[in-house]
Amino acid sequence: MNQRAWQISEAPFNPSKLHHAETIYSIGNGYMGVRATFEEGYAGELASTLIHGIFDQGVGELVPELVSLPNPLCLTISIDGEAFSMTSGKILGYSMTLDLQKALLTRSVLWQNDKGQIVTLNFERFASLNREHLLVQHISVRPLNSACKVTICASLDGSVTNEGVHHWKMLVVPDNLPSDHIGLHGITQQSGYGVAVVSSLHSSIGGNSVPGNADPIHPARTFTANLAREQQLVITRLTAIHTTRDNADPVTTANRTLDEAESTGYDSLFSEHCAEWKKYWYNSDIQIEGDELAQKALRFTTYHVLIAAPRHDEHVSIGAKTLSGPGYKGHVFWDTELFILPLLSVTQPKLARNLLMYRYHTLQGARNKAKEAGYEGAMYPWEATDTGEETTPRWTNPLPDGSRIRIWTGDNEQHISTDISYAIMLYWGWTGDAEFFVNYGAEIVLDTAVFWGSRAEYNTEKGRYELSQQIGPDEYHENVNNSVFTNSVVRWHLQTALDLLDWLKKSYPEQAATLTINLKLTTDRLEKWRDIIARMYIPRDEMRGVLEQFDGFFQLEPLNLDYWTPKIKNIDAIIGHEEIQKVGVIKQADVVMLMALLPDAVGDDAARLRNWKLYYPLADHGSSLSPSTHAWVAARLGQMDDAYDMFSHAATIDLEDNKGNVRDGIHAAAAGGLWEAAVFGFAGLRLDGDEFVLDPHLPDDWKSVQFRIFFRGKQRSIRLTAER
Ligand code: IFM
Repeated sequence: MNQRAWQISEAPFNPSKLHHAETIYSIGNGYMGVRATFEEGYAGELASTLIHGIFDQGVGELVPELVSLPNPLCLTISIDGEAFSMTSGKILGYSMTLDLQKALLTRSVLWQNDKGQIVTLNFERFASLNREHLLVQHISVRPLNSACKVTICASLDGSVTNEGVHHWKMLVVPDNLPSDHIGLHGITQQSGYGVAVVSSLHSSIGGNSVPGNADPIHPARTFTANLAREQQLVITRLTAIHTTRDNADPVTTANRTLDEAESTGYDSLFSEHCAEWKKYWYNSDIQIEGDELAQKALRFTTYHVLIAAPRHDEHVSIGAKTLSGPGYKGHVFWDTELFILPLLSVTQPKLARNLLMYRYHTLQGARNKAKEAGYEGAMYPWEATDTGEETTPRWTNPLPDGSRIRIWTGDNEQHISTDISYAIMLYWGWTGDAEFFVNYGAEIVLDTAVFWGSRAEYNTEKGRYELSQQIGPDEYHENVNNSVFTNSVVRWHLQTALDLLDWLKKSYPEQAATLTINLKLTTDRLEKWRDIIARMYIPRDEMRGVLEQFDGFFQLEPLNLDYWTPKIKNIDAIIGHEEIQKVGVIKQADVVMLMALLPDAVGDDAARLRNWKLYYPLADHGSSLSPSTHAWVAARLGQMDDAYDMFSHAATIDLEDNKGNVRDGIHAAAAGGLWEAAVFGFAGLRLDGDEFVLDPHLPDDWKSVQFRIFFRGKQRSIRLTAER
């Protein structure tokens, strides 16, 4: 097996890409995410360890965010009194590798200090997949050309903030720690979560342990050893993280987690972690012959989805930047349902179910939002956290001229309620998980349909239903009337709700009766849904046989995107927020998104191709969600050059930082979207009634593609080969 296709590596050290590397080399296990900052710490680094569900608003902040925990990685090393740093002395050798198969981050440095002493340093770390509270580090130091005194100080850094925002009401060294543990216990400012970060440290030379000295005040422990040439000092650090979301006494539980891990030992911890990863990769790996970039990119993106997906918690979900950075404050968007969930529904259904259950547990937040806006039913927040309440900020941060821009997505990007219902139907279609669907999923689909029934506006003059003041996927154009995407998916949603209620009445009459009473699914209400379906307005240009993205889209000024290419920024940042509303340039797949989700809503093949030819050239791909959807649709339409262009674009968003913002975290939707492009697009996998079908359009270089799927509880292996 080609091991390189399982690895991403950096060599030599590139300080100018520090933040990019911190994000893409992140490790995690669905409970925690740990950015790849270095143990010894560097000025300007963006250290962050994030845990699902630990949100806090902080003092004076407008919205909650995921809290950066005390840095559990810190470890300084000095050689005869000279601190090891990759910015001093001489780096004679360096490589950093993330092994995606084993989820192991390693770094090797051959370093010479100013006195000419040369040491080799090896760092390993992994977030245990089978013990989700456990982070493991293993470090070794070996002098090569002289004896030397090595001092290693391992500590916890409680001064970490969320880029300046403090989230701790209290952060102290707990008094119930065994002598070989160091730890911090904090309570978040506004949300009041208790969090314990506790490390145990063991050092040895040739199997003989080296005693450490505790710092009397700080959470730190120091080990000192006089090493002969070629003698190796090893330190194993185990860190346990627990919170009051897990149990009432996180410090005691962290001590227990460490005791269990210590008695298991490093080698066994690593081998059980690898064994667990093997199971996940068995289900989710895609093997491509003939295209190294695609192979590596798909493993890289799948890895990042898998390390972000909660394994044992159905009250949390994956934020737009996973647990790998501060972007979007850890908030959950439609990215999860339409871009990440398909991969999980088809290859890891248990993980998919957890994420859908999060939406069930936060239904109350959606009901509150609908009520506050004067509607019925459930309207999901555009951005959500642990509570399920709307948490989209209402204003941007001040711009250079001091002004701020109103953010309307929290008010008007309402299609998210249908996106969630779509994800439920997709999960149900692939898994056939009736227990979930009947007890939880159906209620979401129906109550969000209730919302739309109350939201749709009847235009008496024109005798049709409309939706005004919407934001479709193309967020360059805000508060538009009759977004084709939104109106079309709402029509689908209401029809789906009616069909599902009929099915429930036949198959689960008691559940149907309960939902009918609880959600007030009266005959009048259902009749209104039918009327909306029949008379929902979908803007189109009949002459040209194409959809009009929203009312007035065809009257917008044309903008020659080629003039601005290659762009250093998104087009809205170049021409400004006011101007972008006036031009016919699209931020991301919108009508094209509709073609991906509901191809029949756009028409037959010829109609889809006409719409593709109209809308593809207008897309700026200002959102990372855009290229993968374009690749998926282009492949379905047999537009293979465009499909591969878009696929390559999506594949490199994080690996090559082609948007320049990977510092803020992995683009989770682009990661899941790459799988969609490969499997739904190139392999052409889709549901067709009670079957699944494949309609492959493979890129020129792909000799074969191979993957596994779950369909209605059974795993199937698929291998497609190119006929060339
Ligand atoms: O959800 C997306 C949106 O579609 C485009 N802007 C970024 C959001 C978070 O990824």
